[in-house]
Amino acid sequence: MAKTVFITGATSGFGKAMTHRFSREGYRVIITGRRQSRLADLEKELNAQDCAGVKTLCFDVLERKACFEAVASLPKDWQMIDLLINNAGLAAGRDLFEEALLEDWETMIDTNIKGLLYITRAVIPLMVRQNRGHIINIGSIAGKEVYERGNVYCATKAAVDALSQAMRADLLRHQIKVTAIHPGAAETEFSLVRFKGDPEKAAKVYEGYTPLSAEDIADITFYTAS
Ligand code: NDP
Ligand code: 8X3
Repeated sequence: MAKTVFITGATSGFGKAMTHRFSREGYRVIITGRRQSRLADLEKELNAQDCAGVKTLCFDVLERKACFEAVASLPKDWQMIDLLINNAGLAAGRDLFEEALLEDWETMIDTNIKGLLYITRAVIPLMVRQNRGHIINIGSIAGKEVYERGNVYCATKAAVDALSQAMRADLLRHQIKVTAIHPGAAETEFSLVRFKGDPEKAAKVYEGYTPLSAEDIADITFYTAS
């Protein structure tokens, strides 16, 4: 039986590259995001490539009820989740501490911390039932090294690091492995989202050096899982 991976934030960047990689490696993929049309396109593409199986779940990780309902909606034969990749996340704004918008701070905390917690809590019972599983949380170098104007984004990724250690300590008794991956800067839609759709500001982030690619992160994630 093919293994099953549940990937949050599969409509773009790391999550999309991971979806392609794990699917190519024979996994069944459960893919999530808010953009239904992108999920549908991805599903079509994977089916055309003869993948082991694909299931799409369209919801917002900010909504606690939607997270639990989405996981609960999985048919029985999709509930054997071998691997959960908590990837959905974002930065909103890059402003000085005293000037940043409180709404941006709330969006990052709600998405990167609370969203990750909701999904994890919804999936854990399925893994406990199997007495095995693996959770990979996507943190960031930003959670290890705080930079100017990174404030709350960095703090949310430091929280992902702490929560990964907390999960590891508590879930060991259920044979559930927990890994955190902390990528450096990679060129995806991340900066476009951070700068609220401003392509010039987004492009500037990657000037003067070669950033990582989404495929690099998919590669290290697959290596970690395998
Ligand atoms: P992208 O913006 O390309 O992708 C982000 C993904 O997260 C999208 O699929 C998006 O889907 C999903 N997402 C965001 N908010 C929500 C939400 N509220 N509900 C559901 N899904 C959501 O960025 P990356 O691929 O670069 O980022 C992926 C992860 O990697 C993030 O956690 C980011 O913090 C982290 N990271 C990124 C780095 C980088 O330099 N790019 C470096 C280190 C870590 P949709 O919009 O369809 O909902
Ligand atoms: C994204 C990487 O360095 O732009 O997590 O914060 S960085």
